[in-house]
Amino acid sequence: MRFSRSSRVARGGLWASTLLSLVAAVSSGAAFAADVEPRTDRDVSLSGTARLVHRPGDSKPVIRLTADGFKQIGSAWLTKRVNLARSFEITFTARLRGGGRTGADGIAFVAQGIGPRALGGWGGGLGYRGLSRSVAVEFDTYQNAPDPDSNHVAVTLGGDPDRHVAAGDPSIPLLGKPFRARIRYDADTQRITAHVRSLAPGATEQLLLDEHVDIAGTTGATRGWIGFTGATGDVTSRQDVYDWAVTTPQA
Ligand SMILES: [Ca+2]
Repeated sequence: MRFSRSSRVARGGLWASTLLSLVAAVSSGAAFAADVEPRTDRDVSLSGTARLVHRPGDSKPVIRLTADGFKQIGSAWLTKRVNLARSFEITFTARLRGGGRTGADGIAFVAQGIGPRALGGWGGGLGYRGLSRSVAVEFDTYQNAPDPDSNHVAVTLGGDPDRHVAAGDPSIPLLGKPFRARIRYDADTQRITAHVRSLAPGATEQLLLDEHVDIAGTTGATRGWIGFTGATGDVTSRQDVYDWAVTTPQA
């Protein structure tokens, strides 16, 4: 009896949720109704050293989080707030280039409930250290003391890059050549996955992370912000993100 009642409630909740999302999609222009990509300064909120760079002949701008200077911090958030209690998938290309053989410190995809000007710490903070209401998937190119190595992808919570909830080692270098990343969040099972692949023809994706995370609970926001942070320290890097799109997952 209780199970049956719960099921009806669950079904009712699902229908209400679907209806609400359709209404939200129609009324807001909808972060999740279709692909969303930042094309102008109005589409993305930039802080610190982050800039939109319009390359000649390219209709889509590049988000340059850091520009190869020392102790730089940049953040770029989608201007439209998004429903962090729902599933989403984000794909992007990143190109992280150090001045020498090493480059630091890396970038992170972050969902947060703080605000459109949120900006964290430099260096190993990757631009998100201290963003307490956040979930990050970091692409770290520099080994700080708590890090396993200088080429890892990890999930972190609460703006703490020193504590990896889960970490994976890409078979490709994150520094030097551009790579494609795909991060998917399944709100029903509260699992986040991250894949990377090189841009070489025929390259296959590598699954790096598959971890339980309650994004809405951790960020304290059902309507929050998603975007990227990046930082440099005493070692520098030019860190670009482009071809960024947010979509609803395929059924
Ligand atoms: Ca690091």
